[in-house]
Amino acid sequence: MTPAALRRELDMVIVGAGFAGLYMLHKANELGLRAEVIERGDGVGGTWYWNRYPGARCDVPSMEYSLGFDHRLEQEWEWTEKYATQAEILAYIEHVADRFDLHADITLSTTVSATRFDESTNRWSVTASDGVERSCRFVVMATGCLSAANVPDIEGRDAFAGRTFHTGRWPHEGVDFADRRVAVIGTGSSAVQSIPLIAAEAEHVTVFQRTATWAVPAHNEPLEPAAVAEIKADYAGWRRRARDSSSAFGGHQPRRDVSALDADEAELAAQYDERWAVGGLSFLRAYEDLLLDERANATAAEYIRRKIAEQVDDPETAALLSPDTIVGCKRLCVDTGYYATYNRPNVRLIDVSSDPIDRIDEAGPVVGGVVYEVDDIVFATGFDAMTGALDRIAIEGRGGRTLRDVWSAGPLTYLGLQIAGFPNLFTVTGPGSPSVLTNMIVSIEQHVEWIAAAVAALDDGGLHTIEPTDEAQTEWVGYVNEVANHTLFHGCSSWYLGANVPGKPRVFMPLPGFPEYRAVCDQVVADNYRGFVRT
Ligand code: FAD
Ligand code: N01
Repeated sequence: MTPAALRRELDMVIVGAGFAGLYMLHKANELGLRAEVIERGDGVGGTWYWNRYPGARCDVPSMEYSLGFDHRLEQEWEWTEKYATQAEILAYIEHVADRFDLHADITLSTTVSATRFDESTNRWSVTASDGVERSCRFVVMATGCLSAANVPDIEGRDAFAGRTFHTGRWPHEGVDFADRRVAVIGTGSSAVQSIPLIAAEAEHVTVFQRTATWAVPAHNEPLEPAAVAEIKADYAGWRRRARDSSSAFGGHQPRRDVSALDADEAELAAQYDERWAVGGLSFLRAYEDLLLDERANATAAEYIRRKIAEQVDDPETAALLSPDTIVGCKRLCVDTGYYATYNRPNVRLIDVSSDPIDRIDEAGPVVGGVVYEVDDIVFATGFDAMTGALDRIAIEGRGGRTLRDVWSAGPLTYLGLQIAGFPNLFTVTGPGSPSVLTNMIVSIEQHVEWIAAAVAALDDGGLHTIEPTDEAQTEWVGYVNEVANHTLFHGCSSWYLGANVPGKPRVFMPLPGFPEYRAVCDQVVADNYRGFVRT
């Protein structure tokens, strides 16, 4: 029998204290629920607590990469740069936790290892590293889509004599790279942001590139007070335009409903020049078919390759840095000095596309029999995305079925919010929702508000459980695949497809198109929770 001090009866357990967990707690408090957030980290912030590598910033403009649910919050907070630093975003999240008085219901430094549904009581039990057995009606997995670090299992990894780091688990005290020879493995967004700063400090940097990445300039800059005032004068309008745009931001620079295939060379160059000069992810909105038609996409690819050649002095390095893949098929990177860094005498690029890193020995990575001697290795190797954090928890639903088994061939959800057989368990920005294809704060708010409304509706109706039917879930998964099949997202080995983690099933996990998705979620509710069983 567990002693009383180690038992806790709650309405809702929320796993994770990033944007999603904190906003869910706030909504639960508004509903008068007894809710508790459990977070592995020693502080709140999620992504912005863990990813403290040099250069870490958002790539959605700060004024939009922020919570929109509270008018006073968005008016009082002052972002200082177009793209906020990790430190500034973390300070913002801490401010949110203070402002909405959330700390009392957050348990830090505690990992949830298991949760199990008891069909006789309709309650979940939650097992966590603090030894407290929590029992609750609802579990909300706010565990993050990019929170489970992926450190490749390269032979000999642990034999390395120097220091190793993963960008997503960066030491809080920072890392001094002065006089060090550093290997960076990976060339995704984290690498693109960190390599220029590491190279400016270290004696030498060797970058190991398996797939060249596409990057557009950030053109980061301080925010002008007048521009901020203009947005704040119509913040509601900005938020609305963001919600109405397919990736939930940049409504002021919407996608042009024009095909790249109808534009001649001069028009293409002018349009891409204009987007390049502004910088940022809206480059891909220059034409409506850039992610739908390979020939349209090739026009953007050709343009960026030209830009890479202009920035990188050595033609061989420029060629190596020039991808031959579809632009945007993997998440587009946003660059501040990335390409120019390869002009530094202390930076070398090693192509490991056909000849992979064989192993890591005491002195450093070994490729094709050559040992690259380094003092430090930075794994900028990304995450077991979207399902990784959930897979690390033993989740047991009806009939003792585990989520790991149910998802063994790829994630199955209804609306990315719930899973058949797992009543009252919700996922925030789960697979099958727009999630990582959007400004995630907008997606998080939409999910949290949907979940809060679903819980309130249960209570108002004197009901106990909500879960999707198998039929609704199967139909939804089919729909998500169908939508994705109309895009170019299948054309590369991205983490959207789980392709970065050996053995992970290859299934395109997010759903393109935020406004359409949001409309479906609203309609499901209007149809009295169509596709769900409520008891
Ligand atoms: P997270 O912030 O990942 O929080 C999840 C939390 O759950 C973590 O703190 C984790 O420790 C905790 N957790 C997980 N499992 C357990 C467990 N078993 N027990 C206890 N705690 C657990 N998105 C954008 O839209 N725009 C951007 O510009 C952008 N920039 C990014 C930059 C980086 C470097 C990264 C890695 C991601 C970026 N993202 C961006 C995506 C980002 O993850 C989301 O925007 C958002 O911060 C996710 O919030 P969240 O609360 O859903 O998850
Ligand atoms: O991770 P990634 P990330 N040997 O998976 C390589 C968000 N984010 O942390 O492409 C050699 O993109 C791998 O190679 P390949 C954003 O959503 C945003 O950079 O698989 N290389 C790839 O180059 C982003 O998409 C920002 O062939 C290996 C790299 O490691 C997501 O988080 C900043 C390897 C991993 O790239 C993840 O980004 C940071 C191996 N064994 C993150 N294994 C912003 O700018 C992996 N790689 C806002």
